[in-house]
Amino acid sequence: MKKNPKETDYFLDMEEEFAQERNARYVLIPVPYDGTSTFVKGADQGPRAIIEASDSLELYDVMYDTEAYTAGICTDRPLLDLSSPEAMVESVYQRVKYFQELHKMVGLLGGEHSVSVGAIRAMKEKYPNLSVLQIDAHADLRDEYHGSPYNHACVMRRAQTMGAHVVQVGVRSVEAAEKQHVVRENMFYAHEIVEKDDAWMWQACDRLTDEVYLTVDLDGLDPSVLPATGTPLPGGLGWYQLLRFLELVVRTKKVVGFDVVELCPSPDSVVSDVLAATLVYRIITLLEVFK
Ligand SMILES: [Mn+2]
Repeated sequence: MKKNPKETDYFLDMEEEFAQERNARYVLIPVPYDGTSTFVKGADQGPRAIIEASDSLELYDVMYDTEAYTAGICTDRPLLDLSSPEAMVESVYQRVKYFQELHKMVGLLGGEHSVSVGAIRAMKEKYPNLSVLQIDAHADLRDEYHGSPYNHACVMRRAQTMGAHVVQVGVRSVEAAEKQHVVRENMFYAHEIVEKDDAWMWQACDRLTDEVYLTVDLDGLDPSVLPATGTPLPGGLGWYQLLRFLELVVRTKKVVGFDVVELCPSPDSVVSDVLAATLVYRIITLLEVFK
């Protein structure tokens, strides 16, 4: 029996037993945080919009002929200790650690990109040789921005200073001072990969260690595909291009956690919300199919 979409407070329109924590292989942690964004505000509405849009998805996946939800997908209560960037990072870190100990596969629903920092810290502790694979329009390599090292423009610099291998895909905006932190062979600029064949995908995978944390800033996609994001830029990845790349990553690496961030829902259109929800379910489907 399907539940009434109007009453939904968890991901996907599925029977409740599949959303219960004890049954679930996957846990989605909503982090409705938008404390440091600087252009279009509203990423704090992202988790709610993803969960609402997920009600419109079919549970069956036509590409992989499977129903991944039967592995169980628990939607955690939204993280609410968001009083400062430091408090938010710490509460994400603690929550991810908690679910790691229960052997759950964790995905974050952002929120702006700084929500990834606490998850990356927890993953790096568990997997010392961790790579962070970032899909993004922006390098996010600033040491600090607007006075904070936890600004969303600094996420990948934080990952680097933790000692993670950072591989960046789809980037088309770098500030001159950030450039010193770009590791050229780990950077796959949009102009080098979009409208090209898929050879770069293998090269990007070759730059990753075995254990990978996947962070998808939705602005890595082209704004014609995903318009509702806080700092859109032209010239991003296509939908099927991203899916082919993610399949290759999941097939060849061990993805240990993920996030989907920077959805900034628009009152005029649910297209981007549905894309984000579809992407979250597709990542879970890939993890199930290639586990
Ligand atoms: Mn970003």
